[in-house]
Amino acid sequence: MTTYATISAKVRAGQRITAEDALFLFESHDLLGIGELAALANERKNGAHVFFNVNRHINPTNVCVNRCAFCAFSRTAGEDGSYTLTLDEICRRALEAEKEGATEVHIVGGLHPDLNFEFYEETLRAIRLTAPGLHIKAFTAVEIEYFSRISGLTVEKVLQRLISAGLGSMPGGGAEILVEEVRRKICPEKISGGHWLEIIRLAHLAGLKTNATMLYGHVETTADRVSHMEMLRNLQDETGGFQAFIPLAFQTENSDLNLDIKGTSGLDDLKTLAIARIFLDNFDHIKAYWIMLGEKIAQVSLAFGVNDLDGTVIEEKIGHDAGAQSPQSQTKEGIIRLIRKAGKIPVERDTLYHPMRSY
Ligand code: V47
Ligand code: SF4
Repeated sequence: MTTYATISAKVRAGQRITAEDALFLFESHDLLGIGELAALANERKNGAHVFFNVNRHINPTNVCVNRCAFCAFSRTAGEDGSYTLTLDEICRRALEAEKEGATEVHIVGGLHPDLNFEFYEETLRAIRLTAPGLHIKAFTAVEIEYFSRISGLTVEKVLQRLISAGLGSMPGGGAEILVEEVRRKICPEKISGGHWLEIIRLAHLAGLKTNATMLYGHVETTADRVSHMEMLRNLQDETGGFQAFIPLAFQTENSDLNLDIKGTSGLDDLKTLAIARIFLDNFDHIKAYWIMLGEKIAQVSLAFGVNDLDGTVIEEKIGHDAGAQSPQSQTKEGIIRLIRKAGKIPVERDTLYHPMRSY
């Protein structure tokens, strides 16, 4: 029978917990007990170090043919509030970021009906020329699949061409909840969960590191969350290509999902991060995205198994279009202070988790 004691014994012995164990933890109200196990699992991997990086998000366009029900960021072409940045503007933002000390640009956007694949290749090349010091982390598996469809090229070829143009790694977006029944409700036009995993597998095989996200706090059950994490854990066993797991707390404003909820609770946020740390034993990093969590929960999460705080960001749009109350950016000093006050050692990292400087 699954009990807290049997799970605790496994974690203390460094053994993997099962999906049933993870579900048991989700149903438990022992937040501090779960947190203690997560902190132990994290301590073994990362000691007292907490990573952060200095980056800038650039969303080239919010025009998207998918129009997922949860997404407050996207617009239909020509709709009020739709925008597409020029190459010059994208480069201007990248250069500004580099001058301000960023080491990474994080680029994701909508699936635009009229832009061609060459535009995206050109974007990477132009950034590489303008701001050669920046690592380019760009395009979700959803975008990669779309590039393959609009260009007629295989996914492998698309990845190869983007790498030649300067792609350094991929973010973890578009995963949402990988369970089909949930995707049908929240993002019916988006590629299937199986397809998302397949494209990530190809990216890992092409030598790219990626992240994995999980959008939670909408229509999914806790069993769906566990299934989602189990699919990621299985793929990670195969490829080892995931760097960080990032649970994204659903922001409810301006969404087409009709929900009675006003967002996730702090308790659910901490529990989800902690269970992720315990369950995903083959992921090195669990990242708290303070934009969606708020700074206070993100800071507390450092005692619940989290070892990475994303980031300085600058000009976040996706969460704020959906009502996120956090600031739109954070200074490096602010992040360092958050980490220090939690009794941890702040370590600035590059995108591939090489430590650059500790404070
Ligand atoms: O895939 C969209 C999510 C993702 C909402 O890899 C929302 O380092 C909450 O993937 N409420 C894009 N979430 C952002 C993303 C990300 C963010 C930070 C770091 C990394 C990384 C990746 O944002 C989408 C979707 O799951 N999203 N709308 C919303 N209303
Ligand atoms: Fe488009 Fe991504 Fe928003 Fe879905 S989540 S509508 S794919 S921008």
